[in-house]
Amino acid sequence: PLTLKERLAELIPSQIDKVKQIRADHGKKSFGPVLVDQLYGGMRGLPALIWDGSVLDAEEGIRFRGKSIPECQALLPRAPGGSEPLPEGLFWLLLTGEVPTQEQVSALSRDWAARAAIPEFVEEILDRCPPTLHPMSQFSLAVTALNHDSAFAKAYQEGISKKEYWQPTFDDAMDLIAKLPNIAGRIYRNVFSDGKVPAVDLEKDYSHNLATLLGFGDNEAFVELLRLYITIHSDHEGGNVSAHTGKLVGSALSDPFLAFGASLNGLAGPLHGLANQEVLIWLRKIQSKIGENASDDAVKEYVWSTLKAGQVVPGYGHAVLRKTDPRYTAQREFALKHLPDDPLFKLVGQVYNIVPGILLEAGKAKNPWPNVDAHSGVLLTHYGLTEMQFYTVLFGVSRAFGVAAQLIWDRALGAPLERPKSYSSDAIQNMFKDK
Ligand code: NMX
Ligand code: MLT
Repeated sequence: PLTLKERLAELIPSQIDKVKQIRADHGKKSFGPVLVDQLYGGMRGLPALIWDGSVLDAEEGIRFRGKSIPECQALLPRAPGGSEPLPEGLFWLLLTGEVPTQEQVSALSRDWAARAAIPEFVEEILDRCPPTLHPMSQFSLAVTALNHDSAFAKAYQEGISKKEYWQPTFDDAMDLIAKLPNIAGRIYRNVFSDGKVPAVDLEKDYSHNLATLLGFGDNEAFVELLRLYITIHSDHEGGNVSAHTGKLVGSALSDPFLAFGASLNGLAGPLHGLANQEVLIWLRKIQSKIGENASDDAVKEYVWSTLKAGQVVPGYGHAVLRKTDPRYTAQREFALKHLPDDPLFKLVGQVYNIVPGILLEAGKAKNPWPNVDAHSGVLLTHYGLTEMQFYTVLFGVSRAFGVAAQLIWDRALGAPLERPKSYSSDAIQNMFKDK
């Protein structure tokens, strides 16, 4: 069977032709007006990017190459005896639009395990970080430092032709994904335990190795959770902060390590990926303030006090979604299957029954429903990964799949430098002064 790189090489020419044709047929057609509010309003809804890997529908949620999360769970290859999809398969799907065979997925697992080692100087950088440096900052430092061995940066210096850019980008993307478990494992062990990181097993899948490096490899349910977790956090169309940052930085022909390092810095913000940490902190505060098994009225009062203090309810709301995030639902289903009686899961469910009504009553949030981050922490906590400062690192491991896939296609399709136009407020006033 073909390797992923061979299959991509087959697919790229027809995709280049397709884009040429779309531009020839429709290049001068308009999507409609740009509103001044969109310039001031974080570009919400502004059509500005192309990415085929996944598309987000406000009501229905994410589809990876047209496939919903339940469809991916049903169609993508699984580990022997497992019931969740292997993220290896999701990566193949993101890149090619095709569901891989079991054999192709196993080949990816082996390839990533073989590439997993990180350079000694990167280990030293991590070992020298104070444990008080946030795990996301450590993560970004280490990923940025991997640029030392970038195949793309080297090939560019040697004068590679534009037509070939995608090939070293692919090699870097594979290295990037493959090395993340060792980086994440080292950060986790340095900050929260004895700093000793075991070796990856060349015969195990990606999630199994990640679990082992974190110290949870013996727990098959946790490994299954990671398979689901990495699959569903991988990509959320092109406009979210981490995906868009990776694309933007990559458009300057910064290599995938530099581009994804920048993505991680965006993911580390509390309105984006750090929300999974914030949710757990918030839930723990509820428990310590009003106790376990709190009444609905006590939880309601706590939610109102959060809003009245001028804070957001973490894990709720979304810039695009207008319904419960299907990634939340997938995690809720996992919890109902594996940990239905967990007290923190019960609190998460209670909060789900209460928060949307309050956000609607408060009248500001356009979407009162939970997003992915409202549910991930409780699952990790259940299996003993209780250190919430680490949660966004796991989101980052997963998001590398989407950003890497996008970088490969951007280089294959010759995506140009991103450079939108900015305006001053005076210019806006002058533009409309007689209208
Ligand atoms: N709690 C309180 N207020 C909220 C919330 C919330 N969960 N969500 C939105 N609002 C407020 C928002 O702060 C804004 O207030 P103001 O007018 O004073 O600036 C108002 O409602 C309108 O915001 P929206 O247009 O509904 O939301 P926007 O698209 O600007 O932002 C988020 C989307 C996700 C940033 C926002 O919903 C939020 O801050 N949620 C909590 C943090 C969170 O869960 N982030 C994770 C998102 C998923 N991810 O992983 O990245
Ligand atoms: C994401 O997964 O990137 C978040 O849900 C945020 C977004 O889509 O804007």
